[in-house]
Amino acid sequence: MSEKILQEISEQLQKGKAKAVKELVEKAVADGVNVKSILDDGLLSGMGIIGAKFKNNEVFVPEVLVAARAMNMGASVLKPLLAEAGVEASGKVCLGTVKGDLHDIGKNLVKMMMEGKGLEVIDLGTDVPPEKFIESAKENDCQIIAMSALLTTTMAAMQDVIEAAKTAGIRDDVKIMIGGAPVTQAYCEQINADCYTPDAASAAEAAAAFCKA
Ligand code: B1M
Repeated sequence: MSEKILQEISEQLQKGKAKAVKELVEKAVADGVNVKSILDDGLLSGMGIIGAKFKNNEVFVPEVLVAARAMNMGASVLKPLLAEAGVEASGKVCLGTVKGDLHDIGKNLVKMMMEGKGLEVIDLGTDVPPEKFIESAKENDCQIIAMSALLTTTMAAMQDVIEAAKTAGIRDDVKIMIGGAPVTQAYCEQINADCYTPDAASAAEAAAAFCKA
């Protein structure tokens, strides 16, 4: 029963039917389907299939964009449910996708999960230049700068943000967290970031731990 609706969510997402995806996600929630399963086996599964087709030139940018919109609509229904009752951390995070990079689905998931942990997230959006991360962290007194990158060509911008934090004299005051499909633990060590996590849920856990420390 739940497998059928998850399959439908995945299929409608691949077709870019945002309204149908939203309604199906609402129905799955009402039917008591596990929220993490809706995210992983419905929404992310559909996005994964689109990703593979994109790579093989079976679908192109417009199809991927409408699928991404459907993904964001579906995920927005889950947002309040991803909050873990009673697990409250207090802290502020500046979050964005690095300069030159327009991918925001992973970043939006990281935001949702962090907010679910009680953290305040200042969302700088996509294509964020290093100086904007720094200005915002200073202005808002953030404990964490969190960056997402999806392209091998843009992940180098993470190092630019670290250098800009050093130049601005705030490197010791903030933890720098990085993630995104091409990013690895080895890269984290190479650029002297503080933390790499492979997914949004573990990013939120690490951020909450930093803010409690
Ligand atoms: Co783009 N794209 N894209 N794309 N796109 C990829 C990333 C690609 C792998 C596709 C492919 O060829 N197989 C490829 C990158 C190749 C590379 O560099 N290695 C690629 C390319 C090449 C491009 C363009 C250059 C294509 C072109 O124009 N010729 C172009 C670049 C535009 C730009 O950014 N300047 C481009 C454009 C686009 C769209 C605009 C059409 C669209 C983005 C829409 C949007 O985001 N609103 C798009 C999409 C959707 C994808 C794929 C299909 C899906 C990405 C996604 O959202 N995944 C992607 C293929 C794929 O990944 N299979 C692809 C779902 C999302 C939940 O995963 O963001 O990885 P992800 O987040 C994960 C983890 O990585 C982690 O948490 C999430 C899971 O919980 N995570 C973090 C993410 N950020 C984190 C931060 C953290 C911790 C964890 O701490 C701070």
